[in-house]
Amino acid sequence: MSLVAISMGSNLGNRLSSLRKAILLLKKEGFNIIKTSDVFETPPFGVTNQPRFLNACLLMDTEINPADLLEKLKKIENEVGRIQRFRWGPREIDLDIIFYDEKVIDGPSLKVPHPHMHERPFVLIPLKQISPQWVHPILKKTVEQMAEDLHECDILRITEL
Ligand code: A4P
Ligand code: MG
Repeated sequence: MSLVAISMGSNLGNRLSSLRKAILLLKKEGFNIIKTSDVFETPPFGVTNQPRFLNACLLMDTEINPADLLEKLKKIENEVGRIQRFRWGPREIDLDIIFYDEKVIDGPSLKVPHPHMHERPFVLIPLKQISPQWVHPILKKTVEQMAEDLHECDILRITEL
């Protein structure tokens, strides 16, 4: 059994209901969700002229390998109603693999840990709630330490997931 951390984001449509729908679909696919963070409203990073995001993270265990997991996440993104637009642009739902056990993967279609996670408050703030001591397998820092290294950022806790 492997432990996985997933980050979720939505900035189009009914953002909260998209996050909650993704959780239901993950359960329906048989994933065992162990913990979920609260939901945070966050300013857009990367492409900044787009609506604010709701972000959350979850921990789950699974028997399936990282490549198959990525496929399942893409399928669930489609079921929630994601329409493909441009990179870093607005989306109904985005499901990213942040950590997969202590694995380091550097493939063309999958990179784990997520290559930008350590610089993103919208990942680290929710992840810190549910897994502060998880150590980044390359940077050798805990989630809590990486969160402390962040600049001040305008992130608002909204509700439970
Ligand atoms: N891919 C590679 N590694 C991974 C991984 N660990 N998890 C590949 C998931 N996917 C991974 O993703 C593009 C491709 O990345 C996938 O096909 C997969 O093979 P995508 O979701 O289709 O496109 P994207 O999300 O536009 O690109 P990318 O690079 O994943 O963007 P990010 O890093 O997800 O950033 N600001 C706030 N506040 N909150 C957000 O949630 N999200 C983004 C998107 C930008 N700014 C944001 C937020
Ligand atoms: Mg993505």
